[in-house]
Amino acid sequence: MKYQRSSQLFRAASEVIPGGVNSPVRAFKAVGGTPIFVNKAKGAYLYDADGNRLIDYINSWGPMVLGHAFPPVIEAVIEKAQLGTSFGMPTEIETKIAELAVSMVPNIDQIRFVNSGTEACMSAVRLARGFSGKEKIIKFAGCYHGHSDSFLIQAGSGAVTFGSPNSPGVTEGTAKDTLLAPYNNLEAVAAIFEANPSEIACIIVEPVAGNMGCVPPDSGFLEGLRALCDAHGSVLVFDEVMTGFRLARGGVQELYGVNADIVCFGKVIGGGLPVGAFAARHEIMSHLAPLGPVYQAGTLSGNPLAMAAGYAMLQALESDAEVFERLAQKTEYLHKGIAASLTAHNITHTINRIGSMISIHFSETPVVDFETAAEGNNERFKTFFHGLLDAGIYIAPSAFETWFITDALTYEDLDETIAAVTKIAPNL
Ligand code: KE4
Repeated sequence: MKYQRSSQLFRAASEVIPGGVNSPVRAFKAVGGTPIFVNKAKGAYLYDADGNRLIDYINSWGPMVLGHAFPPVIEAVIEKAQLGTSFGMPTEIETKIAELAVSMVPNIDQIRFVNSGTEACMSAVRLARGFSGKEKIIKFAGCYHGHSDSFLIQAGSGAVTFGSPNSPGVTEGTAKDTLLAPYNNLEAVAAIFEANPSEIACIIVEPVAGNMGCVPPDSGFLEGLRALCDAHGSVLVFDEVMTGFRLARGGVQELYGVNADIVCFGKVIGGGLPVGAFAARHEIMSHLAPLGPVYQAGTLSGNPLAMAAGYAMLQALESDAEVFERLAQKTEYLHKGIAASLTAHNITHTINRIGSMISIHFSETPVVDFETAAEGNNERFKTFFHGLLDAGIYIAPSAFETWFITDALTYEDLDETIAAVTKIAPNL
């Protein structure tokens, strides 16, 4: 694959945008090389600035669960845009998507829309603190809830690849209120509660983690978090920015049958436009301004274009009873094909998969938390990434990410991907 045009565009971007990107993980720092600039995308394919067609396994980091330029979303946005783009006043479309989201997800009565997953998680933690009257939070090493100060403590995703567990700019005063536990380690969480009696406002967790690779919860882990929150009067926050409307109609709460108190959304709920959201039962949401004292606001929150895109996306998911099963089957097919290729070439690896989330780790130990995720052979991952890219397959430019499968992928695309893995395996 040739990348002259992307290289030119990256040089120009780097003059006026820090690192040439508006989000660090796009910079290819973990894998080396020049970021690929995209011209357009349709279905399962990206078309880059050099005219290369790439099969896309990132899909804008999750939103494009039904494929790029999904016609109902495009039509909805075009129609809405002709009526004006933002009013800073309530519109009916906000109610429609809120009613639909509330009907799809268990244990929520109301939802507040914001503009990113970060904003959703940041606001959810403030609401949990306001509701509980407590200040400390528990998060898990390797989980990423956006770039709000409270979360940049051993965060996952791009923060990991920059080797700065605690980002400069996060004050000690903030960091002291964020307590860390290893993912899938209930004993460590219980010990934190014992050491901080009556001080824990909430646990915030990716109920299926996707920012240290894809790491599902061990059996009993989520149930254990639920029990600890109940025992200590703390709020359980499920960060479903990645998993919401992707792993099941009702997300991980439905998939695992564990009830969260506050649920955060992003990505899919916006259909590719900037939308985040957080939701809970009345008892909690009644604390949120303008009903209650917990303040949260946003000029473009509930933006009609973004709401129209998200509403069209949720309607499409709601009306297709088989979509989540199709996504899981395609992901399983890909898993089996890649595993067979790597095994045939004696490449030590482990693959984590749940629903339409999957990650490949060049490690012999099972990946169950950040520590085991970090044991992966990153040099081998870099070769794997670039080998696939040269074959026209685009996966996450970091081992600390999950792949996001889209329903637009055909089994021919999956076979092409497996064949590419087979071709590069001898070089790993
Ligand atoms: P945003 O603020 O990027 O919309 O959402 C933050 C966020 C919150 N919670 C979870 C579970 C997330 O995965 C994310 C964002 N995910 C990353 C990918 N690992 C976004 C990609 C990026 O940072 O550019």
